[in-house]
Parts: sequence; C-alpha cells; structure tokens
Amino acid sequence: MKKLTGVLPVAMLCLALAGPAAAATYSFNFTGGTQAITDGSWVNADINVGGDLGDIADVNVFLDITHTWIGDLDIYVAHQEPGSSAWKWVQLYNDIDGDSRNNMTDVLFDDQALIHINDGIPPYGPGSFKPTSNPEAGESNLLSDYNGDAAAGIWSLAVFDNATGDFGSLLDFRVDVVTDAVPLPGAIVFLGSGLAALAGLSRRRKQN
Ligand SMILES: [Ca+2]
Ligand SMILES: [Ca+2]
Ligand SMILES: [Ca+2]
Repeated sequence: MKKLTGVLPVAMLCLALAGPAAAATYSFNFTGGTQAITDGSWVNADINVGGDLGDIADVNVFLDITHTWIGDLDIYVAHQEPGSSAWKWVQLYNDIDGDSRNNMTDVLFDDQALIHINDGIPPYGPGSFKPTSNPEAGESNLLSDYNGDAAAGIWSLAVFDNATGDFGSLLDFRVDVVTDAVPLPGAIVFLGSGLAALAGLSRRRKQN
C-alpha cells in the first residue's frame, strides 16, 4: 500500500504534464436547406454555435451556389462572438462585371489558397480561393481577421444579388475552424491534485 501511494501521485503528475489539449478542428454546417437567391434581395444563412470551443487559429468558408450569372453577387461572411452584439464582416466575393458564367461550385475560401477568387476564371470550383481582393482600392479581405476570436457564436453568410435577369440558389454553407491549443481545465485540476498528493507523500515520509 505504501508503494501505491507513491505511484499514484507521480502518474497523476505525468498526465498533468502531458501538456495542453491539441488544437481542435470543427465544421459548422448551415442546416436551413436550399435558399433562393433572387434579384435585388439579400439571402442570410445563420449557423449558431454554442459552448466554449476556444479561440480561432484558422477559419475557412465553404460555399456551393448555383447562379446563372455569378457576377451578380456580393458575398460576405460575418461572425458574432458569444455575448457580443458586434459583427465582424469579411467580403468573400465582390460582383465582377465579367463573371457572366455560372455557379460557384464547392468553393473553399481560404487565406492559404494560391489565388484570390477575382484572379480566377469562372465557373469557380471545385477548388480553393483567397477571398476577393482589390489592392488598387486598398481592399484586402482576410479570414485571418477572425484569428484570436472565439470560435463559437453566430456565423452568418450574406449574399446580395444586385442585378436583374439572373438568379440562383445557395445550396451549402459551412464554416471550418481550427482552434488554438488550450490547457484543459481537467489537466490543471489534475496537476493540482498530483502536487498535493506528492506533498502529502513527502510529509508522510518525513514522519516515517
Ligand atoms: Ca459589390
Ligand atoms: Ca485557412
Ligand atoms: Ca440577378
């Protein structure tokens, strides 16, 4: 029994020193079904994410849109952290006159993609693009603006069709988040109990 009391606190301490929880990856899916995109109107698709999932280290946005003139659209993603009333917006795609072709099929917006979507040639996707950019206008749209923010909250997609004659549908919207590694509260408690047990053990040894 004496041996066991020594082994247990050491094992607890080793577990506690195993370090912080690994970074986690989450996919948040819009579950509202297909949304019609019509002339002169906004489509809003919200994803509500509860809990404390840690802070964002990287975020990518997946879209599947059919539209007979993709250049009609302005597309934004917005995020509201839990307990906040403020929205942080990032424009993903800006209406581009020449984009007369169809659809944005299985497109992943990712800062780490090789080209901005406005440097691609429609039809877009399947594939990955950086959000739209117009350096001449001083415009830079970065999903990394969300890094460090809480991953939970409300993720909202906003699509505006600002030209007549063509329309389409939002088929799929998903937000992929990687969170920073964080110490587990359980690991801290474990570390505390491991140290306390070791202290108790050394006291017992001194008394012996
Ligand atoms: Ca625009
Ligand atoms: Ca990314
Ligand atoms: Ca239209």
